[in-house]
Amino acid sequence: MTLAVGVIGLGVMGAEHLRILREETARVRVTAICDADPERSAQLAQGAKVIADPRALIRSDEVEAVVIASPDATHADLAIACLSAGKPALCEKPLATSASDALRVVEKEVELGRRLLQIGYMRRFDPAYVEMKQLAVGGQIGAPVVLHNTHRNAAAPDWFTGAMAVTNSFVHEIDISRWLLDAEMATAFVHQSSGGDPVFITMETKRGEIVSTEVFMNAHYGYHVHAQLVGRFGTVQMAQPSDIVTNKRSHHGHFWPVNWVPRFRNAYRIQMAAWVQSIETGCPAGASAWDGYVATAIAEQVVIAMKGTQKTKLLIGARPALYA
Ligand code: ISE
Repeated sequence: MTLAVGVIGLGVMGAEHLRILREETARVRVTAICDADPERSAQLAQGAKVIADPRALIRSDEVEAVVIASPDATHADLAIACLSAGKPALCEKPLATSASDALRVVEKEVELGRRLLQIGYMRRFDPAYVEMKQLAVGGQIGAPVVLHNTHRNAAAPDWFTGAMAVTNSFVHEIDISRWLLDAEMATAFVHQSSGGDPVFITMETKRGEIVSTEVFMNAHYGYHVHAQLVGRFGTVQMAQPSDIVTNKRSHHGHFWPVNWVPRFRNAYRIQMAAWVQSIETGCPAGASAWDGYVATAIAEQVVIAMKGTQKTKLLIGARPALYA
């Protein structure tokens, strides 16, 4: 049996998910696609049905599961439409652009009483992060005390507006830090450099670990994500920015990827396979709607904290039993 998947949104991430589904994922077929640009849909159709209305795609009898990769502001309502149709969805991050919208999604899933949503926080599937977590959980560096994150983009994507360095980029560090440390964040403090880029955010977990993150949206030299976990007896950090070393024009070394797609190619592929398997087995994988809500809720509070000089106490609320 193959799973019939519909893909909504065919921009950078949607097109990459489509490619991964077609070229690198077993037991799936793409039966329908949808994008605001009909020409782009036609170019990428390859036999899949082109459906202009995302809600019609979700309702279609030819679609059993949905990948949502449309613009951020559409995620929450489309995720709710998938829940209403009883169809599993892999929804790109962020789950919503406001905490209240993210909570609406959580409430809908709780009302349904079963988990159908996986949120695209793909770093949880990145081999380097996975290995770092295994080492830390295995006690090999002692109790974690500090996590240093670096998140640099060569240039902010052209669709970036306002506080998206936090609501679209930093949300990754909120999620991966909670996951790596298996801890909730308690406070946040923000430093902005002149001009507002980079932004430096320090969070403390409820257990007292410190999480520092530099988010630099226009670092020019390339896409660079790095993490170092400091434990009481040792540290573990990511090594190479790429798997190969090149000799070229008097230069020896690594090349930086232009954006996140090459850097996280394996994570996206493994995430997709895990999503398909979770639908087959009924055992949820990856970030839940609750994790998606927490990332957006913290991001919203960090955006407010950017306007002040105080340490902010983060308020998240109680985790419903569905996500225990
Ligand atoms: C983008 O939307 C992503 O999700 C990337 O992983 C992240 O690194 C980038 O900063 C975001 O804009």
